[in-house]
Amino acid sequence: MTANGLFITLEGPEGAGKSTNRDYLAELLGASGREVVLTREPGGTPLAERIREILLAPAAEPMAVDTELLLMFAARAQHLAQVVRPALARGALVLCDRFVDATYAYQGGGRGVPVERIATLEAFVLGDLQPDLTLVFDLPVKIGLARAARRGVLDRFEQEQCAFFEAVRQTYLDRAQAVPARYRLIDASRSLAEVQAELRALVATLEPTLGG
Ligand code: Z5A
Repeated sequence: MTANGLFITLEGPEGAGKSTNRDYLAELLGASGREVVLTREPGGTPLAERIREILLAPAAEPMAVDTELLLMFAARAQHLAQVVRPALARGALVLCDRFVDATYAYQGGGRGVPVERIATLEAFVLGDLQPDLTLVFDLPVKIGLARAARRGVLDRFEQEQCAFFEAVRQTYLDRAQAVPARYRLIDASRSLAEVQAELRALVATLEPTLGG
């Protein structure tokens, strides 16, 4: 466990069900009696949410790839300092919708930023903090985009082409395969009921470590 708390991140391409299932997991984990903190990246604090707005809003001026990368890590530094590290130190269960794996997937896989550059910033901003568990909600790009499109207006990332999202998805799959102890790959193309049955089984395996 991270400090006294437990740090769980939810990852995956667009429309994979991260937000829906983060809320569902919070309900399940809340039954343990432990404090549960729900948060997200980019964002999670008022200042980091302002950075998120800059990152997601379509704009006439193209955002340089390094600007995007540094803004992701700037938001993350604020979020870690204000929310994640204090919550873990209190012994909370932190459920975070996207974290550093998203940077490897979107800025690395999607935009082509060299992995070494991301790793350098990761070491600088995270130190030795890593999630205890990362759930990767995986599904074919077209299904995810169709789900996300139902929401209407597309943000700056959602306006990318299919090849971008295929690279994002493949990066998540490669990372999950490289470190199986930290990642749990979840087939998110199934019905929500099936996905949530898997989450219930997963939480049952965590219960001995959760206390009450
Ligand atoms: N980004 C980045 O580039 N680098 C970084 O380091 C970080 C982020 C941290 C904002 O993230 C953007 O920031 C993101 C990557 C980039 N790119 N984009 N776009 P975000 O998490 O806020 O945005 P998102 O990925 O677009 O989230 P999302 O589309 O809302 O997806 P989701 O949270 O995975 O899905 P959802 O909202 O839970 O579900 C979407 C719909 O599908 C909804 O109607 C659900 O009811 C439905 N759903 C969910 N599960 C199912 C199943 N199993 N069956 C059927 N329907 C379902």
